[in-house]
Amino acid sequence: MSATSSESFVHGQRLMLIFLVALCIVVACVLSTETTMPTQNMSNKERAELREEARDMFYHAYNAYMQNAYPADELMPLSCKGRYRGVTPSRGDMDDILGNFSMTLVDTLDTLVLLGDFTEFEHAVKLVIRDVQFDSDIIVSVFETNIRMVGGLLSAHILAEYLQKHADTMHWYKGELLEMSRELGYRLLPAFNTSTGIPHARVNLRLGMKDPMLKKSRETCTACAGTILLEFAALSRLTGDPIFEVRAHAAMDALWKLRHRGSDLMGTVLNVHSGDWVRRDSGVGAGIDSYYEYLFKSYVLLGDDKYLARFNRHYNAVMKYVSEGPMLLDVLMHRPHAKSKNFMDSLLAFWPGLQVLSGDLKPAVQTHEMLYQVMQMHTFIPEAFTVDFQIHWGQHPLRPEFIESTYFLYRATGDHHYLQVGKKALKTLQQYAKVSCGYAAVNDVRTGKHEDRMDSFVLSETIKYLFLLFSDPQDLIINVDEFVFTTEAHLLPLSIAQLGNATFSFRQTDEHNVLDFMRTCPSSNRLFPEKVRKPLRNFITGSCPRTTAGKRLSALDFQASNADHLRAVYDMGITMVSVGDRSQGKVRLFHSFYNAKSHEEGEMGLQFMQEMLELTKMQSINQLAQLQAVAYATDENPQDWIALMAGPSHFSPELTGDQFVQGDVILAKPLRACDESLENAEEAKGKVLVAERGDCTFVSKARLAQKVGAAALIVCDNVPGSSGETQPMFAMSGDGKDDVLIPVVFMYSMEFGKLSAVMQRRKQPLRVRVMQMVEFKRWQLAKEQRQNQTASVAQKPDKEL
Ligand code: DMJ
Repeated sequence: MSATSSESFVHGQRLMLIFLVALCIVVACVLSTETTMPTQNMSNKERAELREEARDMFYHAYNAYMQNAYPADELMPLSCKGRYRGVTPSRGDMDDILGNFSMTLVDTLDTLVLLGDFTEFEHAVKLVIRDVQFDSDIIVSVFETNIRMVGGLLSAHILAEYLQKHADTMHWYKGELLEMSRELGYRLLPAFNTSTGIPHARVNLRLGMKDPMLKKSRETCTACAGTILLEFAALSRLTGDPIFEVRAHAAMDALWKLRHRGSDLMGTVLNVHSGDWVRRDSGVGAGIDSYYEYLFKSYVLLGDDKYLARFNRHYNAVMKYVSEGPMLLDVLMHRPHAKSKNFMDSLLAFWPGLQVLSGDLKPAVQTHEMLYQVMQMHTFIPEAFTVDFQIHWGQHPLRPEFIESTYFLYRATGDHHYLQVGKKALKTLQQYAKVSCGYAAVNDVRTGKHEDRMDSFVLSETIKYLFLLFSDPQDLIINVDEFVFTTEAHLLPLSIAQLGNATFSFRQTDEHNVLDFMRTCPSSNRLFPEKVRKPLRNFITGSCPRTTAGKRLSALDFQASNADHLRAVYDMGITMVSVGDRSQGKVRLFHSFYNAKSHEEGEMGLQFMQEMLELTKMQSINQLAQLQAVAYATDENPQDWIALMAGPSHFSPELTGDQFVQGDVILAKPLRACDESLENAEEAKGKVLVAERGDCTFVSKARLAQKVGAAALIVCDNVPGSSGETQPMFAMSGDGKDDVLIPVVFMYSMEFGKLSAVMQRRKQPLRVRVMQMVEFKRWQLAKEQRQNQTASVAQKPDKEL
């Protein structure tokens, strides 16, 4: 038999049997004992050193941006130059953040004040006033422009006036930044002209909604529409022009009306004209996160009770349906008992911080602890991870949310554990993200590969929260307790509520009852976070005592990140050896009676190993049921087929039983398939199209493939060296719509490499079948049986003779 990939699957099974005999097992896990270390107090000296290290980090990134990228919106830290909209090759929708308005500098202004660097702040404000302009024919995201630009300008304006008063400086400043934010606010306003009052997701800075590209605009996310009020209220109160606040309140009111009346939950994507939900998934992460944050913070900033009542109603619903112990799992807003995803996204890491602000400390400690485990397991928190902490999407753009929550938890509890967590996060950034020209996002936490991207929030939030965590109130020039942090960590003073209050007071239209204002939270005085955290350290499998305590550690409960478990396993005579690339976190277990602490523990070790083997087998059976196959006939014999493993998708029809789709394979041009159409659209008709992962969502590639008439789509991974043999297969997620009618499967790089090699070898196009792997196996087995039968029939006459 030649070394083919279908065989490599079988080979994998066979290897497992060999492991059985040899009693060695491969288990996906990461060795880490740090979670069980008791919290060490951090000395003032160390804390001050970390604060200074955070300051150095800031200047390393800021100077890299100013010297190599300004006036661009962002620094590209690998190529060490600026990212300009319309000049730098487009990354698709992601680039809607950019408006060629020096976003990183504007987003960073208030951090300079927090750092006490008034000279650089003054210089930077002058640059912004001199260089930044908004009259560009560019479509931008309303949400991002508001939180980063409007918020950045407003906060800098407020701080400039503060410095004039308290630091006797910047006397030349006459409110220019406020004028700029007002101008930008006006440029965003056309987006609010919808029948619901809920703003469009995007607007053209110069043309408003008159840009022909925006003609079909109708979908937005809940967070996109619901994260306006803080900035717009501040804008109105500071300029005296009510329009901004009026529009933002109206958007919030309209969103509130769209909640599901039964569950009180919100969906993630909606139609701004009809108010219909497009995606009914409801969680606290991507697409919805800062809507909840702005409800609560609007109450804090503006003192309007209705926002507290609304927040509480949603909060109770989230805690009832979405929260699952420390995890937060999306449900369907109209069927809240049904989980709609089995993974969480890293954006939800802001939630414990919000819980702290709202006074619900215990679940905040729990969720934070869960996230910390994920971080320790994968170095950074990946963009999405499954309930068993496997990576669903390995990217990490140096997001702030986890550090933000760590900061708020430290402020609320004074527990030095949070300083230690912050230290770990800081050192990790230094070790794995720092490059000579700034800090680079991580493309995949498994490989640690960098991406040429440093988002503006790295300076405005990630490093700012680190600096704040390690600073004492007396180290800071302003009293941060007198400010609300916007979702982009810009500072808006609580005193804003006193400005023009009468002009902007709104009728109480919602019917709230006293219950909406009551939520019992555990008192922080009685709460000892360590006690809450401890039982959670192994919460996936429960807490397991050591074998010496009488009970044997079962393979089901075993966690390689738990030091007690590691010790127990060691006592049972089991040694663990890392295999392959450490980043993949694989260890092999060997058992020997000689190494066991006692004969009894040696016996336990044997049982443990047997259980582990059963588990491994079960896992592969489950995986097999979901696995898809891309099969083709071998070069040598057209009757001899082999199959490469592939993952399914949530948004395309499932091929069941003996169903398959057959066609010649063709590569999309361009390979990422993110554009409106394909250069080889004609050729792709009826074929099995291949597109590479990246630049746009899986489902948009699928829609394009369907549009050009492809029979099926294979999305191949963009992470070199990835393989289904070494990492768990996953199912691609969609956006809740079921308009994709062709099968779509995912292939890791190694498997696709094999397919691509065959394609290149063949003179004729390569014909493949996309089908279920189980079905392929069944089909092969049946074929082998038939062949055996034919062989025995063919032999029969001879025997009779
Ligand atoms: C920031 O721009 C804001 O914190 C926003 O609310 C969410 N996304 C990024 C950081 O991850």
